[in-house]
Amino acid sequence: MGWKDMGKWRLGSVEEYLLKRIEEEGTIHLTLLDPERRGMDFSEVAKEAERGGTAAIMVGGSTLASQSELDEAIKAIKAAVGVPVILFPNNISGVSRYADAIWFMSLLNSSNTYYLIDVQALTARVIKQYGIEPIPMGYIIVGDGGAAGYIGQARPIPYDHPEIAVGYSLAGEFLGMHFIYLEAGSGAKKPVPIEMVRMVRHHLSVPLIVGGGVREGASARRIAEAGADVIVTGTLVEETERVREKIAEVVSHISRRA
Ligand code: 1GP
Repeated sequence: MGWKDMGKWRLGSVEEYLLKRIEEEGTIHLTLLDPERRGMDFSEVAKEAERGGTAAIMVGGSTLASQSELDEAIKAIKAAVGVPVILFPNNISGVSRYADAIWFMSLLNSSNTYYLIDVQALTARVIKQYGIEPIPMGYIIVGDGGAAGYIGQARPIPYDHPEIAVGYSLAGEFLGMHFIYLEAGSGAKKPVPIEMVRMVRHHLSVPLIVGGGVREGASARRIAEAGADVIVTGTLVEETERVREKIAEVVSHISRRA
């Protein structure tokens, strides 16, 4: 069943769809596709990820510069799947009129106001004009942070200081963000530590997203058990031919329904 057919949920409300799936399944999985991965068959990968049980497709990449490349990737994905397509923007170039929603995110531990509020101000009007649903999210980079940390001029929170992550997460919640995302960086050698997920979850009242470096079911399960509501994987589908099986394996480890 596609998200637009979910009877009682307001048409277009991707956020409500996500919350409903979290309520029903405990922890849900989102697949991140990077339009800069030339040669990837986005529609096929997205279709297989959906069949594997992913709840939505996120589209974005830290170094994405071509809006037309983004548009083409999203059009292909939209034609192939029923789940929502959510933008995961790195910059102005990360906005596409063809998406259903956008993580309207602030990189809370950036040292540059551009990633905190300026790029959001530059894109807000066009997001409204296009009718893309903005979902307010506080983005926090931890560990080495990968390309996202470098580009976003973050001061990544050290893995052995979960209390700092709690502070930033709570600050995001108090500022009104609906989701908090702990990001280890795409391709991170080690995902966000369990203790950090557990401590943030303990203090936070809004849904918690965790991503970066999750490659198999067992580590996804530990992160879910520690309290993540959403687990994002990107690299996983780039490293396998068996997208559906791989996603299904992760989903079966985190979903109450499986
Ligand atoms: C990156 O958290 C996401 O923004 C996904 O990371 O590519 O390591 O799965 P991976």
